[in-house]
Amino acid sequence: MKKIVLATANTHKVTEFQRILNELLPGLVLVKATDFPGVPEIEETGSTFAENALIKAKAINEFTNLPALADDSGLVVDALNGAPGVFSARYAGIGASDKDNVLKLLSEIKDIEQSLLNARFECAIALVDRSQNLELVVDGQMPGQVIKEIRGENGFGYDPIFVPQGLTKTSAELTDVEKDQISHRGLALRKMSVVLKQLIG
Ligand code: ITT
Repeated sequence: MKKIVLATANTHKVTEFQRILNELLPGLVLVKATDFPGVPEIEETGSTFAENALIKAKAINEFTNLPALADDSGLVVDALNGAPGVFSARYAGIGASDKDNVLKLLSEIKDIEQSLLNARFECAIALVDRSQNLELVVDGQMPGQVIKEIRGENGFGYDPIFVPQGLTKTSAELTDVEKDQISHRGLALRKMSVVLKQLIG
């Protein structure tokens, strides 16, 4: 059976990928790009989630010669003209922690009325396998609102200040199963699983 490499250095994403794909495709063998010695650091020079996901998947497919899956994702806040968007991981500066980024976002929204704080998580997932001439990107979104207080211990990133549409809990107060059912990553991975199934045979 073919192995697939996860082209991400974000351990939270790895956990979510493993959780979701183990359920959908139990036989799939997932390896982490970070387990390959000398794996290159990849500069995300794209201006969209899809472009960045492809850049990462191509680089890791080239380096490992394994089919590569990459995720580029982030939080898009309407009232901030789409920020932090593709800069979500580095919103408070290069090397910023999740906490730094959350605090920066809280400071940016502090004077904006709650009713205007519509936002969404977006995720683009790219699959690249040069040996099969395969380059594919799918996406997923989770709409909701950002709030002005930090709530919940689960998840990562901006989860403690994001309330998915129709819910009162933040996505950091949801269980793993609850988050995966509605998350941008869960939706995108369910689309991608159809192609992965064919790829692994
Ligand atoms: P890789 O590029 O190595 O995959 P990264 O963390 O740099 O890791 P991104 O550039 O795609 O990845 O940035 C994603 C950021 O968006 C992430 O660090 C979080 O701040 C935020 N984010 C994405 N998905 C999220 C989720 O499910 N819950 C909370 N925050 C999320």
